[in-house]
This record gives sequence, C-alpha cells and structure tokens, in this order.
Amino acid sequence: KKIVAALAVLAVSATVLMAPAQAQDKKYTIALIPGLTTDGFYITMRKGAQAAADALGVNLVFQGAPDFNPVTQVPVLDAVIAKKPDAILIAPTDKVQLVEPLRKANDAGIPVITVDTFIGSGVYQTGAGDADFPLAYIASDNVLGGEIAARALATAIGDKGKVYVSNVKPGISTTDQREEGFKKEMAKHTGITVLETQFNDDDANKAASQLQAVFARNPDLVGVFGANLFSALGAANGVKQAGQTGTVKVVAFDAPTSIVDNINTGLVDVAIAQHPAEIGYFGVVSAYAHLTGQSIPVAIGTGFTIMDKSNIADPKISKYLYSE
Ligand code: T6T
Repeated sequence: KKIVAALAVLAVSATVLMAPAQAQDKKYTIALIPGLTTDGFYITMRKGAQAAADALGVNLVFQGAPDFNPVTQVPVLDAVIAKKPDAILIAPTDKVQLVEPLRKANDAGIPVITVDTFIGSGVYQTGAGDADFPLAYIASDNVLGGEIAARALATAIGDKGKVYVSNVKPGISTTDQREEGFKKEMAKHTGITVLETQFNDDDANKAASQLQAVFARNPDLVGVFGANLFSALGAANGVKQAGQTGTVKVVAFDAPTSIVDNINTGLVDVAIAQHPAEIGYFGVVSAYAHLTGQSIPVAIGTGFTIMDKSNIADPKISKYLYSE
C-alpha cells in the first residue's frame, strides 16, 4: 500500500513538475506591424525580429501597410488583433491617432510594445495619461539623432548659412524628435539660419521638388537635413537635379544601400544609420520575456552608426546599411 501511495505522490509531483515545462513549450505568435512594408528600415527590423524569433522558437508574423499612414495602418492593426496573437510589436504611424486603436489590443489582453515610434509621450507604465499602456518602447534616441545631424551639418557648412529640415509630417514621434533635436542644437550655432521645415508625406519625389523650390527662393541655401530615409534620398536628388552637389550639403537620417554612392560622390556628407535589426531583435526578446513571466525594461535605447566618406568602405561600418 505504501509503495502505491508513494508512486501516486511521485506521479502527482511529476505532473506538477511537467506543467511549467509544457507552458514553456507553447509556440507563441508575435506580430510585428511596421510603419510601412516597403522601407529598408523596417525590412531590416524584420530581419532582426526573425533572428530572435528563430532563436526562441517563436512564430513571427509581419504585416503592414504599403505607406506610412494611420489611415492604412489602423485596418492592418484591426486585422492583426482579430487573429489574437500573443503580443503585438508596432511602429505607430501617429502619436495620437494610434492610441485608441492600440487600446483595443490592450483591452483584448494582447500585450503591446512599440518599436521605433511611440504613442502619447512615449513614457509608458507610469499611470499617467491615456497612452501609457504599452509595456515598452524600443528605439533610437531620436532627439540625440537630430542633434548629431545638426552638428554634422554645421561642420559641413563651416558653421554659417541657411539650412532647412526635410521632414515627413507632424505627429510622428521619431521625425518630430529629430527635428526638435536638430533645432535645439542649431540654436547654439548663431551663424546658421534654419528656414521653415518642408513636409513631404514620406514621398521622395516631393522632397526633391521641395529642395528645388527652397533653393529657388534662397539661392544662398547651404544645407539640408533629411529627417528620414525618403526625405534624405529626395532632398539629395533635389540637390543633384539643381546642379548643387557639394555646394548644398546634405545630412541624411537612415542608411539605405543607395546612400553609399551618394556619400562617395560627395552628394551626401554624413548618413546617420539607425540599428533597426537591433530594435526588431530586442522587440521580440522583450515580448517573449514578458510572455514567459519575466519583467522587462520599459524603454530600450538602440544605437547609431555615423557614416561618411572616411569610413563607409569599412565592413564594421557598412554592415549597418539597411537591407533592401
Ligand atoms: O526613419 C525611419 C523610422 O525611424 C521613422 O520612424 C520613419 O521613417 C523611417 O522608416 C525611414 O523611412
């Protein structure tokens, strides 16, 4: 009898011991919703996210809209919520317009982590405001990025003359903060005048025509800061089309592979590469940690690599160019 009882106890303990192991064996599905799908920045972020998903045995779903716009992103988010993933990683395309749509995910019990961009103030889990519910924010320090851009442009133009910011549209946390950092730093450079920002709706062709229009109004224009990939590519093309390569200096945020030629020909002075793969990797790791009962940091800051003619051929630098 005693042996039977002992065996029963063993069986019970074995079941209890097995339970957590089975929970860990659950295959989690994590959705990554980018700002838009056709952007090397998010394509590279997806690669980093996939690397972490493979390492952790997670199923990664990448679903997004073809343009950077809340009007097209919200239906994608709704469709993802309906499929009930275990967690959502998202780059919200507007600080305000994505708050209510994301609350639906949170109310449905789906943990939300924002990557690259944020909602509200970007300071989460404080109990303040109505947009603090995401668990974490994983991104570059975009104010710092704008300051770095301003310093690079100031050096390129000999600390004097007229410049402007080519930007996407107001309301995007990242590009708003880059402009803020840029202007904050430029305020210290008394010889530099920052002209009115030109908003291009993430359309490189529009950014190129705007460059030419600003140059037509200000023939003494000496520099432009392209605050994201399409703004920078467009502004650089505008400088080229205006025949001002090397005269109107370009500092670019982001690093698509085409930036290499632009740096080597002298069209772009400096490119500030973000580390989107790092953002994707730590996004998945954070979601997985949360899902498996670990606490996670409320904010993770990822790095930059500054590229120019002197270092772009170095593989330690060029490995940060974005994937196509
Ligand atoms: O600069 C990145 C990203 O950080 C920003 O939020 C939106 O634009 C990019 O995707 C580049 O196109």
